[in-house]
Amino acid sequence: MKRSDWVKFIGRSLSAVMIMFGSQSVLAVQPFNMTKGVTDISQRVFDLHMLILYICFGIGILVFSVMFYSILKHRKSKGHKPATFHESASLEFIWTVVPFVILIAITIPATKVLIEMEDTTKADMTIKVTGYQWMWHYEYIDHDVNFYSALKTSRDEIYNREEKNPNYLLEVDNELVLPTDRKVRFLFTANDVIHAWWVPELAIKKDAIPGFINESWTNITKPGVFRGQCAELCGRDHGFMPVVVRAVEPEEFDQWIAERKGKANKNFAALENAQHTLANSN
Ligand SMILES: [Cu+2]
Repeated sequence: MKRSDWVKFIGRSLSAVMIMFGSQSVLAVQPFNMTKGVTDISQRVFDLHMLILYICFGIGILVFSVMFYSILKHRKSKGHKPATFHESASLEFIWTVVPFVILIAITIPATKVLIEMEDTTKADMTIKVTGYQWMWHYEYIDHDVNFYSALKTSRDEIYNREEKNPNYLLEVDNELVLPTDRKVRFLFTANDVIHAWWVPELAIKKDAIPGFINESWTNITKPGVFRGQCAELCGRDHGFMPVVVRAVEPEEFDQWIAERKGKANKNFAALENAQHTLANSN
């Protein structure tokens, strides 16, 4: 690289770091960091991540400063002789106790958030999520509604015969519709191999394992569409089973679920009628 390229490279790297550690509003839009998400938990996970990042950054600065200072200041070419001491009990005590204290200090807020993430009690509704090769199945247990949710992206887009849309491979035929301001409990399982249900903005990433039930919950604070993916390599179409969550106001959700139910009943009635006709004709 030429000198001017180096200057550009360093300039860009520095500005990237400054953006990373910059103001909260910048953090929300820049692509280097994890998302703040749309739930209380996702915000707390983000804050925790930033706190620990700052602590690690501070330790890094401190350790590398001491190291580079020592290397430069006491280099051989300046006539310095290596020290020959070893086994300093107090020094060893300090470098054992200090990291221990730091670790414990980090553990306290981290454990608090973890415990809250696991608390699925007092939920307003429950949804059973089942992973299939290669789609998701959602069952609204309290509402008697269930459906499959599969990739909607066309083959033409996948094979470059058509231009790719902004939600390429992140769009489904049936979105998981959820109400805002409601505690929704999820039960995760799978029907064939291990999948993982991952929606970054909800701060949920849970394995869906055949024969096991994993739990999680969310409480979305604002309406919107939140996209995720299967996060456990599950075979050929692992990259083709996205998750799309549409959060709507509770009233809109009630309306949607009633419509869904009506549609399901109509289909069921039609099926029963067809069976009747078939039975009578025999
Ligand atoms: Cu999968």
